[in-house]
Parts: sequence; structure tokens; C-alpha cells
Amino acid sequence: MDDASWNKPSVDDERATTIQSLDVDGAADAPAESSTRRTFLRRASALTLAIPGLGAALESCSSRETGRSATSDTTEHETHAGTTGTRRDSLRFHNPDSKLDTSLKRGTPHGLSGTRPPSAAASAVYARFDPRLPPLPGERSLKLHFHAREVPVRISPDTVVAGWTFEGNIPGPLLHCRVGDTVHFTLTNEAEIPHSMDFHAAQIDPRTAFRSAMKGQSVSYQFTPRRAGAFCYHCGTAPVLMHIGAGMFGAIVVSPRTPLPPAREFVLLQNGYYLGQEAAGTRPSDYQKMLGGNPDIVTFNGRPDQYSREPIRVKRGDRVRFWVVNPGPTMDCAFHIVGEQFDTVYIGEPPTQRVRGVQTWSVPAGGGMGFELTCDIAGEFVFVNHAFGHGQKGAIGTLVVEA
Ligand SMILES: [Cu+2]
Repeated sequence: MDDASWNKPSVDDERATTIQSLDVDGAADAPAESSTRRTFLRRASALTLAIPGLGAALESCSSRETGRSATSDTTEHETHAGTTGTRRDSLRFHNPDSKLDTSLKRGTPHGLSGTRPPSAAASAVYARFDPRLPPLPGERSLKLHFHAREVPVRISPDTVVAGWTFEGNIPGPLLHCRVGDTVHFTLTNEAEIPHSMDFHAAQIDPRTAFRSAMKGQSVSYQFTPRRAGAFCYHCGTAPVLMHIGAGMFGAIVVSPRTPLPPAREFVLLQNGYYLGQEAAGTRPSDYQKMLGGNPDIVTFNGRPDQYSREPIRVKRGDRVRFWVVNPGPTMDCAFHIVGEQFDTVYIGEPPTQRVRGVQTWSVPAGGGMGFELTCDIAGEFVFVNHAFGHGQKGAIGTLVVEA
């Protein structure tokens, strides 16, 4: 990335400008009620630990620990996994149904890699994905140069996937701009097969902007987001299911012209992995499994259970805003926090398109929403895809509210 405004690790409350009058419900509870809620939380915690799989997900995974101590989201730390690229065999593949990809001739087969794992799999390093929303750029523009790369990505201490990536990681970089900013985007394809970029934040002719770049080629375009919100971006090359499923996705948060209330802001992308048998330490993506829609692993930010091992930490009294973005490729995310409720969920454009007082709200595949709560109670709050078949597969984490 040439202009790494998205990659600046430090996010704190100072950058969040004050706001206007968003009437947020859920003022601090009275002490008696607070005590009652804490009792409930303890019970809820015990309950969740009694659920097979969920309990396992909540464990510290001490047998797989890499020696890292729990990280704080107020300090600088990791972002990227291994980025060593390799070549792989290709499967001949043809998808005549894609409506997105206009650079490829209809009926022309193109490669689908994934059968031979990258030889550099063993060197792929596990690292927690930093969930903090990057600060806004100082200028009214975002200049981005992404590279499509096929690299092994270690998604847990003991699992490496054959990733198709933007910038060598799954998900791709988190982006942040404002309504009215100009996003200047270039994709350079360093991979063997065609790739492209579809920004949901853009309103633009997809036949030209979202066209594929062949190996060694670049595609450039620019757009100006008209609406605020949290938006997916993903590769749009056919078959899109395979390209998203193998890791080519990310998120851009577009802040409204008038800032939202100051908050600790985090981005959670839910994705499913559909994996073949491990070979030489790496698990390839399995397209037939993707078509079946039953993932092996579901994650927030590309790594199952990562925020259970290394929680997201805030202080009591913080307002927290999760931007939950769901690139899919197929299933929804029923976002819920055990022991808490959302003061506000921005289901459409913030700040006006919202609902109040919500326990769970589903983000559809291809969608993104803002979930806001006031952390007025100290404790450990599990956030989860409450469709527990997915939560148990790794779409789970912990928000620690420190007293
Ligand atoms: Cu792609």
C-alpha cells in the first residue's frame, strides 16, 4: 500500500470528534440494577460454558497458545499474517453464470487454483487481526493501491489456508473515509488467475470499474461515497463465490458528514471457510463445499475464536460501536452480545436509519451495519453469531469492559 492511511494502528477517543445530539438510550443503570445484571452475567457465562463447543470456544486455547499475552486495543499490535506468495497448479474452471465479470470472454475457462498448497505454508505466522477502525484520512481523499496475491494465511495456531487475498491477508485492509471523499483505487494482480474489486460503497458502472485484471495488469478507478455506512468490498471475478470464499474481501466504513457520537469503533467481518483436506500443512478452498453452504469454520476477521483468545478491551463508560460487515460468501450474521443490549443499530445509513433497544440483528451476506452500546457495566461480554451453528464454528469473541 502506498498510502497506508488504513493501516495506522492507533485509534483512540481523541480522534472522535464530538457530536450533535444523537439521543442514545441506555443511561447508566442504578446500582441495584447493575448488581442484578452482573449476577445475570455470571449466570449467562456459566450457561454458555455449558454449551458444547461454545464453551470450548471460550477457553483460552492454552494448548495452542503462541506465547502472546492478551493484547489491549489501546496499544499498537499486529495486523498481518504471512505473505509469502507461491505458484500453484490450476484447475480448469468455467462459470458461465457470472454477470459481473466483463473482461473475460464468455465460455473461456480460467484457472481455479487450490489443489496444491503453497510450499511456504510452514512459514505463515499467526497474528490476531486488529479490529480497530482506522482513523479518518487527513485529506478528503483515500489513495489505495491493492495487490491481489495468493498466499498461505495462518487463520489459527494450527490451521493454514491457501488464501486468495488483497494485500496478503484475510480480510483485506480495513478502510475508513467520509461521505463526499474521493477514493482513488488501483488493483494490481500479482496472482496467476484474474481478479477484480467490487466496492459496495461505490455507485459506478461495474462493467468497467469492476472488471478483472489479468496477471501483471492493473485496474484503476475512483468513486465518491454518497451514503454513510459499513460496506463490503470483494473480488468480483467469476466465480465470485470462490473468490470471496477463498479470502478476497474486506470492509470500508464511510462516516457521515456530521460525525457520530464519540465511540470506540471496531470492525468485525464475518466469513465462512469451506476447506479441503490438508496437504503439506495447508488446506485449500473447496468450491463444491461452498456451493453446499455448510462452512467448516466461521470467523470474525478471518480467524476463528481469535477474540476469545485475545479479547477486545474497552473501559467502563465507553461507548462502543461495532461495524459488522458480512462478505459471506453465503450466510447471515445474527449479531448478539451476551449480557448486553444494543442502544442503537444502524440498519441503514447512519445516523437516521436506526432502530433502538435491540438484542440481536442479522446482517445479511453482502451487508454491513453499525451496532452501538454503552458499556456501563464492567465484565466479560461474549459477542457471537447467535445462529449458534455458526457461533460454535468460530464466529465468537469477547468484549472485556475493564472497570
Ligand atoms: Cu479474485
